[in-house]
Amino acid sequence: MAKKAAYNVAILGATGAVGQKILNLLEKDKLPINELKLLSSARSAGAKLTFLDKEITVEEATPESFENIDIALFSAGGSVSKKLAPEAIKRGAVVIDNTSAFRMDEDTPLVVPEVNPEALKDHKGLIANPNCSTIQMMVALKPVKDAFGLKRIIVSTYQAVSGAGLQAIEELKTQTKQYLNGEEMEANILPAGSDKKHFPIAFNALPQIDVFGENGYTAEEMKMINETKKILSAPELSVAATCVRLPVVSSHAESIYIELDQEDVTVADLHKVFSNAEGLVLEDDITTQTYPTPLAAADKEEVFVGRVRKDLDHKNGFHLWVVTDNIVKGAALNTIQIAESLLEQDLI
Ligand code: NAP
Ligand code: 3JN
Repeated sequence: MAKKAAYNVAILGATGAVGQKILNLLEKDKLPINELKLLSSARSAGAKLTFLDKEITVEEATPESFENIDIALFSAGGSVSKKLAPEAIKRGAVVIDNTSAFRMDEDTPLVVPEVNPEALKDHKGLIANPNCSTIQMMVALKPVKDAFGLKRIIVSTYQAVSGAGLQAIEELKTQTKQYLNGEEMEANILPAGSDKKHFPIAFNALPQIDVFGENGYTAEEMKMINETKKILSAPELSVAATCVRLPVVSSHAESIYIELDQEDVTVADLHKVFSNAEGLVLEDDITTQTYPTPLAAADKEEVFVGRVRKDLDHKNGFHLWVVTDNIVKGAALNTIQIAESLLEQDLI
């Protein structure tokens, strides 16, 4: 496709948590847009959303919705992507998919623009956006890997309910009111809508995000492990993950333990690397209690890192705390940045 002054863009899942954030971010002039099409299921078709003071009517997504679309931003779930991504690509659109449907396909680049923009060169009309928990860890660890080498990652996540969609945010708010009124809390969504049992998230912590696999890890944990190795082109890297849901609305936090190839690295060396890294903000000063928190990171575009400490036993071991808004950099913003990077590299 020849370079255009402005592009026809479609958002699939426009009424959802991720889709609405994409819409908000596009208002900040992130992409040159000619026409914007908003797509959902039949449930929300006919709803009106505002873009730059103009009302746009949401349409039910069909294969024909993608006629004349240059860039299609998908966030309506994996089964919808599997059905509609081939239809959009067939009609000439480049699809940037926020679901796990194609992330591990050999032919599909899995991209965090600050980390592996070069992977976009091989795209065949489809690019996958990684899982939110993977994205923030990659923004923090890629510059560390480049500077000192990376042998091992052990990560524990503290994830916000917004990662599980708009219904999960409502569930947390309702349960909080029920608890404070002394009523029984009703749980229908978390830890995983499709699983047999549901537990309250309000005033709780759930060590299950998505469903369990046969090896005892959840799908979210396996996404972090497999996606990290693919993005860093490091099949030999040791990665272990434990993913936990907290009663927080926005921003995922991660406690990350790393082992470097080099043994003589100091906290000051890591601070220097983090200070110079793209998309990353260092907030680390214990004398002033400066460290990132989910509330402070909400609605911000950067990934924040703090609590950098050398392990007390392992010479090459370090501990970090990494926080970002999971719906912004963890999903919507990264999707838009992939589109921007495609344009910058003349790949659309
Ligand atoms: P959400 O708030 O529940 O919204 C779901 C959206 O998908 C709504 O717009 C919904 O439209 C639409 N949709 C559902 N079924 C559809 C169908 N059959 N055809 C067309 N549209 C359909 O969920 P969300 O939090 O925005 O997440 C949506 C998806 O994005 C997730 O399933 C996941 O795959 C991906 N995601 C990725 C990350 C990440 O880590 N990068 C994070 C969160 C989500 P209606 O209004 O008509 O129901
Ligand atoms: O739970 C979270 O905090 C992140 C959830 C992401 C998610 C939710 C439903 C389906 C995904 C994802 O992006 O991996 C998917 C999916 O597409 O598999």
